Amino acid sequence: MPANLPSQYFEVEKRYRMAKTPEEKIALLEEMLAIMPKHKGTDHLQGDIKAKIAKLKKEEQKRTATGRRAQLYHVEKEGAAQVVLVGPPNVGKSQILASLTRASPEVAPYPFTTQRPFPGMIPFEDIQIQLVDLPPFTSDYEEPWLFGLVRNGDLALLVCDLGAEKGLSELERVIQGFESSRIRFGRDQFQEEEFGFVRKKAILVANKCDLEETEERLKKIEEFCRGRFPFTIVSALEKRGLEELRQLIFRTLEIVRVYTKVPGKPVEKKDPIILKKGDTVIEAARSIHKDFAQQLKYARMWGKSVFEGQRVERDHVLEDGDIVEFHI
Ligand SMILES: Nc1nc2c(ncn2[C@@H]2O[C@H](COP(=O)(O)OP(=O)(O)OP(=O)(O)O)[C@@H](O)[C@H]2O)c(=O)[nH]1
Ligand SMILES: [Mg+2]
Repeated sequence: MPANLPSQYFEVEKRYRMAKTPEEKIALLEEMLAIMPKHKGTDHLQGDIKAKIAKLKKEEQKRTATGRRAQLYHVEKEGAAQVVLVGPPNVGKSQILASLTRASPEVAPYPFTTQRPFPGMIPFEDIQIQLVDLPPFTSDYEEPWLFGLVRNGDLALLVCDLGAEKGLSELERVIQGFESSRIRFGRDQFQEEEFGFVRKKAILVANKCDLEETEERLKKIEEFCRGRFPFTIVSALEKRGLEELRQLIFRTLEIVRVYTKVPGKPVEKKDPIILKKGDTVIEAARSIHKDFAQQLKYARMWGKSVFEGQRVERDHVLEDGDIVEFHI
């Protein structure tokens, strides 16, 4: 039976084909459905359109749900760098956050206590470093947003339980689980990097050293870390080894703090510009303002590697603690 569709239908159908947003598409499909004469000859077409509407609505729903989730699980970077806590359940990640910062996350003697990222700030000399507690990782339980947070961070603290016989092997499984998300930790001199993998700076933190620790376990950890990432031993609960951990975090991040000086004025060593290792005078200028970088002629510097007020060019590599005076 012929469908005998009115010309109005074809006009709307044309607009539907040009529509860009799902909302627009849904509205136009509904209009097409309303215009369409209802008889045997249009049964098929009606079914088609209804299926298209259902599919679009479902996609819509999924998208907004993901959007809401993404907001809930997103942690805005603050301070000089973002460090994330990674590890199996119950190893003391939240206790580490509680001991290093003023944040008060939930700490409990059972696994899967932490459900959402929880940030805090570590004060370090004249800067603040953000530390983000994460829910535990298990190899068979994958949350894409969780991997996203780790990928986005500047450094991962890989936490293992020194008090447990299987402490290291559990952490190894977690690290292995990151392979599927193409994230690897630390360095590897022997392995050539495959395409699409990211390398994250990492420190292994062996926690709960107040519990009976065997030499054997520490030796295994040392072997596991050798040539890949540094490791340190702490008791988050008894606040042991935390100063070393703070220092190690700062060193591993390779943060370069640069202080600016106004010509003719004394140096005020505060509010440093935060740069990465290898950054130059031009990057320092750019972090103030991009026009500033363009107009920059040269700089004068005070620091370890130069003599007082030495003139340096735009591509001079800066070191932690350098003082720069820009000339434009
Ligand atoms: N003895 C000892 N116990 C610790 C230490 N750090 C944490 N704990 C205990 O270990 C348990 C788990 O600590 P959490 O900080 O909640 O562990 P978590 O890794 O955040 O656990 P999830 O959120 O489930 O992944 C708690 O009972 C803590 O009191 C430590 O240094 N020594
Ligand atoms: Mg926790």
